[in-house]
Amino acid sequence: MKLARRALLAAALSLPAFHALAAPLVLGFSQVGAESEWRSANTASIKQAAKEAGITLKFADAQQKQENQVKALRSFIAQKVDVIAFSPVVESGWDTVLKEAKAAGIPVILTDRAVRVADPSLYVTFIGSDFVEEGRKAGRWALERAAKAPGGALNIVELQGTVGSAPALDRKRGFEEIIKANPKLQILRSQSGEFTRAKGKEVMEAFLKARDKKIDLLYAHNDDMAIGAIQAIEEAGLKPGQDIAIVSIDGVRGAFEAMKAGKLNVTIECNPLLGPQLMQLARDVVAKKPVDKRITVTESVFTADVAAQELPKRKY
Ligand code: GYE
Repeated sequence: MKLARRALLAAALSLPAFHALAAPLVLGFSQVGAESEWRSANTASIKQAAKEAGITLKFADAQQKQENQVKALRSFIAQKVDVIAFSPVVESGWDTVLKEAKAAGIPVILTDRAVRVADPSLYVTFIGSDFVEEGRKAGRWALERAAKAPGGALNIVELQGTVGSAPALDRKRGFEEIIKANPKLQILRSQSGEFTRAKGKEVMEAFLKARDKKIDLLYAHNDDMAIGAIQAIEEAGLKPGQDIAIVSIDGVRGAFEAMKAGKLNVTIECNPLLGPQLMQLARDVVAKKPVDKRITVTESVFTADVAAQELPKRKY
């Protein structure tokens, strides 16, 4: 009897759930900031998923500054968290701090944005969207639009995301790769709007003031900048979505509302709801289970004609 009870107790102690209960896994997460609707949805998803998974989340907001992210990562290392995850604001400049994490034996997961490091073993895995493909999707839509335009030509202005960030670099590259098939599509101007509404509006105002050539199409690297630009276009007495066609990326609620109102033509989906997958990865990585080096998210393209029908189904 005594023996049986002891055996039972030993079995219970070895159950992973028991250990999880005894010492919850600690995840240090360094977020880019709160620059866009996408980012807010991403943060909410991560916080919610951590709660549901019983993972202790140490969350730091870097306010779009790499130095703040480096500080946060160093503080996670000092606190000896079980695993670190972060969404790197820019691609380069991470080698040193990632080497520190590796030396401390703390695994690192990249979420949403990629890094450029000499040694890829400095992170375990990267989960996020294929930004080049998103840029290509926007480019394909622009080609189709040009085919219907008088003379087949389109003068394009581009609002880029944060300078040096993976989504800005890749979305530019993917778009250019596709539109170069037709020389009648020309990018007149291209500048960073830092992924925010305010900056998107400001830069679009400057584009409109230049007025050397008629602008036919705006390509914005995210919906927030497109929404800011819509305001600038209206203030200039033009009709967004008609006088100037607009294609942007993310697929946030605000974009669907703008499409419903006829002010935005198309949004390319980029899914921010990475929380549940991240928590599973955190567990697997800490348990030293093998995980894929690159995990992509599947996404669609939504045009204005389906906006009213899709809007109620949107989760962000
Ligand atoms: O598209 C933008 C945000 O990295 C995918 O960052 C993310 C981008 C997203 O600010 O809205």
